[in-house]
Amino acid sequence: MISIFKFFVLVAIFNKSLADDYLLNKKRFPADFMFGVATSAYQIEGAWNEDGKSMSTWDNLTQTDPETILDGSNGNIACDSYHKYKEDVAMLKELGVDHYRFSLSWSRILPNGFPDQINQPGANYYKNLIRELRANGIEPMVTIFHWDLPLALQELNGVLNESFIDWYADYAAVCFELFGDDVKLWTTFNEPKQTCTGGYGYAYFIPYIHSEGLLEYQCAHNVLRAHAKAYRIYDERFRASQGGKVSIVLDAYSYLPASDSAADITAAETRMQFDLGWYANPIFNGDYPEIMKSRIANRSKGEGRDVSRLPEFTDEEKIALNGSADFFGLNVYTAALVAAMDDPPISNPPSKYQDMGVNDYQPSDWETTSLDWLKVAPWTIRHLLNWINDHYHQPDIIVTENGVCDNTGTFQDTQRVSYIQRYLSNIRDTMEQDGVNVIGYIVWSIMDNFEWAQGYTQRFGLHHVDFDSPNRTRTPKQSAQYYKNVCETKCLVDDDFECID
Ligand code: PNW
Repeated sequence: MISIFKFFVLVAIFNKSLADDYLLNKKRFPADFMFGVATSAYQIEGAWNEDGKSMSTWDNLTQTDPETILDGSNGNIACDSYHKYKEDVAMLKELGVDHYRFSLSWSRILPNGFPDQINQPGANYYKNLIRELRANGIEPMVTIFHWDLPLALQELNGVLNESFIDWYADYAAVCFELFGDDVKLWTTFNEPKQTCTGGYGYAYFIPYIHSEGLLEYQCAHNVLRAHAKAYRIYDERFRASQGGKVSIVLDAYSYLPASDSAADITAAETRMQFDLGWYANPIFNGDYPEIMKSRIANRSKGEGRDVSRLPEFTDEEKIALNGSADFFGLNVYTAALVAAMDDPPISNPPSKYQDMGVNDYQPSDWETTSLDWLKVAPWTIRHLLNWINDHYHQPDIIVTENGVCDNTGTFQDTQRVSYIQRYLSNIRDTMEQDGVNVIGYIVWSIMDNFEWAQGYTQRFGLHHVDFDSPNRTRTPKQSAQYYKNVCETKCLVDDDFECID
């Protein structure tokens, strides 16, 4: 239930969107606040078949079905970071970030998917990268899995196979073993919701299986248990000697009630629980959200099923899951409003949309970008951060991705500068005024890269990459200059004002 106080905070945030006079926060970030940038293996590395790397699902998709990618492109070369990692680190150093978030390619380290055969040259690539980062005073933050599954494992039914839990845990243990002496920040999965709802729900993503409200729940169930298993392996075998932190990266929209009616406020809460709570509640509170359990159980029954479409955790699994994160990793780009609606009639086939029974939308007057879903709504992040703070025991939060795209490749990327500035300002407000423990902020991305189904048509980089040149020349955009100032001063400096300590 939402308190009266929360309600007024909400209304205040809601109204701010209508006001144009929002003032940037001038207060300096704490000295130990982390500023970083992010990438992922398939999106930047290239060298898809070099030095013993095997095929991943993304290599396979882009090479066998290029028409699934908007410009028919692939990540065979991408930013060529496999060969240019020293240049990348020099670029990070010049930018002045203290953290670099990147991912490991499973098929580069374990070509057949399993730990019986470690590909030493592949492992060495990451060892060299990590060494180079540390030599330059930059902390690595490593994502163990960012969507590029070894094809051999997908052929065994991938994430849906119960054995995925063991495959993943074995792979994670290899990563801790190989790199853990020099990596103190780990995340197990990047955005499992994209893997599960994209891959097995709406089918906009590998492996394009359409099974809303059914296989997407089973996918999440396996991912969550694999995460917990890896986390507990770290506890048992590595934490004492390596002393790092392990979490997961969850992506979320800020879902705000469309009006101040009690029905819309409840609807927004339901939407949040089915979106972020689906993954975060098991990890921070030990089980799926009550509203998911009850709604899906009821509707499953109505569909004539003996058991709920939402799987259940065993008591042992709940214990392993509960508290399996040392911080909250949050990817956030945008938001939506949520309105109550009549409960959809029971129907077969089912869907998560019907299971939620609420209606969400992005108002037409919100600032647009070159991607449809990515509407710019910086004030909404305050609501989301408070929601996480309230539901998950005031965790330390790292915004592990935030950023914006364009399809022009412009160097005068004023929208990106303004986007980063306004999101950071609202984050600073939330820290200062609501006491939420945000401890870091990471921009997606250091440079333009392979944007999945969009190919190279959407650019998220602080640096421009010339994909027509064999050198993949990187050139800073205006946003790189801006973010460099932020990293240097820990303040949202602008021509117009000075920082406040
Ligand atoms: C993230 N959404 O994906 C990924 O972690 C990155 O690999 C990707 O390049 C980046 O965001 C930009 O797209 C998302 O629909 C994909 O809300 C889709 C959504 C959010 C994040």
